[in-house]
Amino acid sequence: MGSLPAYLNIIMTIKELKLKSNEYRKKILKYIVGANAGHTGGSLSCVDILNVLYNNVMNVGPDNFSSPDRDRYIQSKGHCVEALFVVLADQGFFPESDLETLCKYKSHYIGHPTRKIKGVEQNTGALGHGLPMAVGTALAAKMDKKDFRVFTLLGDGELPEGSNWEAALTASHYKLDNLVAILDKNELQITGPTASVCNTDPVDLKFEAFGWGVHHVDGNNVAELTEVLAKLPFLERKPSLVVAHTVKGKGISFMENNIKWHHGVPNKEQYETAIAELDLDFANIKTL
Ligand SMILES: Cc1ncc(C[n+]2csc(CCOP(=O)(O)OP(=O)(O)O)c2C)c(N)n1
Repeated sequence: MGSLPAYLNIIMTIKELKLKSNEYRKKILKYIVGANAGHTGGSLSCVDILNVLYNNVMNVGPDNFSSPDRDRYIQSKGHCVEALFVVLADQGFFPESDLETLCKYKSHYIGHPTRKIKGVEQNTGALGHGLPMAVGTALAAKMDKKDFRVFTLLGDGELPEGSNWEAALTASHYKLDNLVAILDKNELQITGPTASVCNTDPVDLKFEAFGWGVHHVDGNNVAELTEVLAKLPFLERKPSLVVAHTVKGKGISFMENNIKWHHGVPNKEQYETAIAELDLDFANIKTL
């Protein structure tokens, strides 16, 4: 048997995925502290999703990034770029030491994803554009008779943007069963609870009414994510939505569900406490 192409990711066990999430959380905090800027809470809420996507689901890596057949990932909630950068570095898209320049003068590693960085498919950060771009990319795949899939990560706070609903309608009109939207439903956005700023619930019924297949999942549980993402597409000839119920600030007790950490940067003491909590979590996972 010949050797596998390098871009075929190694499938990780649940324990390995849990350890990866722990490692990613430590790095997110490290580089946010180094930059003295960042979207801490939302990066910590979505990192388990990125972990499972890049390590166990998507067919994309540094070696096939210029291939037209690669799977596409578009991070619509672009402000949580720290989670994306840490995962891309781990996948080998660029040296992790690049992240020491995060948000520094003349660095391409700015506070939102930019295509100047290898591994980033689209510039995002102005909310409400990822799903429309993902729809266009998935439609292009159908027109070109290509088998790749398109994944996009949305925030629940960005979902009220009207462009999302136009895109949702279009995706089902064109029967884009190669499109997967994952909603990081952490229930908080920038100024308060998502439901009080602009409520989109019941989001599952709304997307189903728009012609999508929908599944709910605990978005901080790598085992559940792996199981649900193995069922794609959820319905034949329909786009898929994963409603990922997450916790903003997940993994750090004093950050969890606290709006202050939307773009809060930990001070030295808070950073040390957070790392100590993650070290404890690491030790617990090791015993599994
Ligand atoms: C078009 C647009 N309007 C406003 C903002 C400012 N903004 C940045 S983050 C954010 C809240 C986003 O909430 P959510 O999508 O739930 O992100 P998360 O809580 O997961 O970080 C807002 C309104 C923006 N980036 N783009």
